[in-house]
This record gives sequence, structure tokens and C-alpha cells, in this order.
Amino acid sequence: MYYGVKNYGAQPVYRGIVRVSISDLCQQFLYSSSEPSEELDPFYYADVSADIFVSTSTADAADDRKDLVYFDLAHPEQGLHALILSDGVSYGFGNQIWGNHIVWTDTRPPAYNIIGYDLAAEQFFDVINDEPHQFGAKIWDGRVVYTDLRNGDGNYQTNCEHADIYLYEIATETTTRITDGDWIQWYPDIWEDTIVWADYRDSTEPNNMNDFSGVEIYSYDLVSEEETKVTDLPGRGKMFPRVFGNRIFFEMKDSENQIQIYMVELD
Ligand SMILES: [Ca+2]
Ligand SMILES: [Ca+2]
Repeated sequence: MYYGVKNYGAQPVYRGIVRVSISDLCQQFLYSSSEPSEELDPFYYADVSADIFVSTSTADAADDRKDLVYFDLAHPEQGLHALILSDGVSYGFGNQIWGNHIVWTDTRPPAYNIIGYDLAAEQFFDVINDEPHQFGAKIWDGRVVYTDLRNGDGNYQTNCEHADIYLYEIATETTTRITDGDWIQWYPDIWEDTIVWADYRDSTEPNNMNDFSGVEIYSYDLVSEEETKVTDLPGRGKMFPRVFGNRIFFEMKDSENQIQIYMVELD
């Protein structure tokens, strides 16, 4: 069972929040794909939707906790709210918010799962809760996509072989498998009916997560059920695609082997 929202009170937390600028949010976004840095204390894995800012935070430093917190920019007097699970933990990574729904990767042993919280219903919910590991959830209007290792050995600590993309629709509580290739397909994002991900099918070792030789960005349309190869630049591995409208953004190394952000516009 889950319970409750903890309120930290307004003053100390409010000062923390107001110093979060757009550049800070960009920094948080960039760090969201790697391990958290204590130097980013007290907020990391940040996301924002309308007036709600969500982040993992160490603001409650008194007992050295990391909590998933949210802050309503329209009601700063309420301070920071922490979402505390029944075992007193809410730490995870990859926090995402759309409307009333917050989703994140729950790293409590024995396996990674995707958990959500409904701000309107004031309830936690499971996107997926089972033995194999899942991570990297993204959300658009009640639709959650994530990477699932159930078709490999299920373990995030090994090589993520056979990773696939799954879709969970909150309203209907239905789960749909989006990819079924016998190779790594992971780090999805979703916008309306379009799902994008990084796909290893053209890599020399397509089930080696470190073989970026043929990693390209693919998309899938939930209405037409058609898959599209979005990029075709062999030897320049791509990662962490995001979709916004008909624009797809992703990381790719430039000719000097430095990671840059690129964009493709779909027709
Ligand atoms: Ca799991
Ligand atoms: Ca796959």
C-alpha cells in the first residue's frame, strides 16, 4: 500500500524553487540521463507541466533523505510536497510529468519498476511492477512508454539484450508491446500517436548496448501502425530521442566525437 503526501512547509523550500531558472532546468534535463550528482543538490531529475514542477530532492536534509517532490508554481505558499511510499522511500530517477500524472523509475530492490502518481486522485499507481527491470518512462497525456527488459534476461545490470518498448495507457490500464525486434530498442518518447526510440538493428552487435555503430532513431505511429526509420547516418550513434509535435530531438556525436543535440522534422 501507498500513502500520503508530506508537506515540507513553505519558506526554506520556496527559496530553493525560485532560484530554478530555465537554464537550471536544461541542466537538470541533461543530467537526467545519467546518475544524479550531489553537486546539483537539492534538485535533479526535474520536469515541469503547466504549473507543476517535479524533481527528486534532498531538501529534507535533516534525515538525509532523497524524495520525489512536486511544487505548484500557482500556489507557492504550499511549499514542497513529497510523495512518500509506504516503506518511507520515494527515491527513483527519470521523473516525468504530464497534466495530473507523474511517472518515474522505482529502483527499490529487487527490480526496477515504473510507478505513477495521480495528482487529482492523490493516489499512486503501478505502470509496471514485476521481476524484470523497466526504466526510462516518458508520458504524453495519459500514455506512458518505457524500456522493458522482460524479453532478455531482465536485468538492468547486465547488457540489456533484447530490450523493447512498451506502452501503458493509464485510463484503460492496458499494456501494449510496441517493438519486437530481437535487438536493443530503448529510450522511447511519445507525443500524441508518435513513439520514437533508439534502435540497434543496424549495429554490428545489435544486442551490445555499447555498440553504437548502427544505432538509428525509429518512430512508430499508433494509428497507421507504421514504423519509420527517422535517421540514417551509420557510424554516428544516436541516443535519448525526444519528440515534440513533428520534431524529433536526439543526442549524436559530431565529427569531432563530441555529443551534440540534433533535430529532425517529420513530414
Ligand atoms: Ca519490473
Ligand atoms: Ca527489441
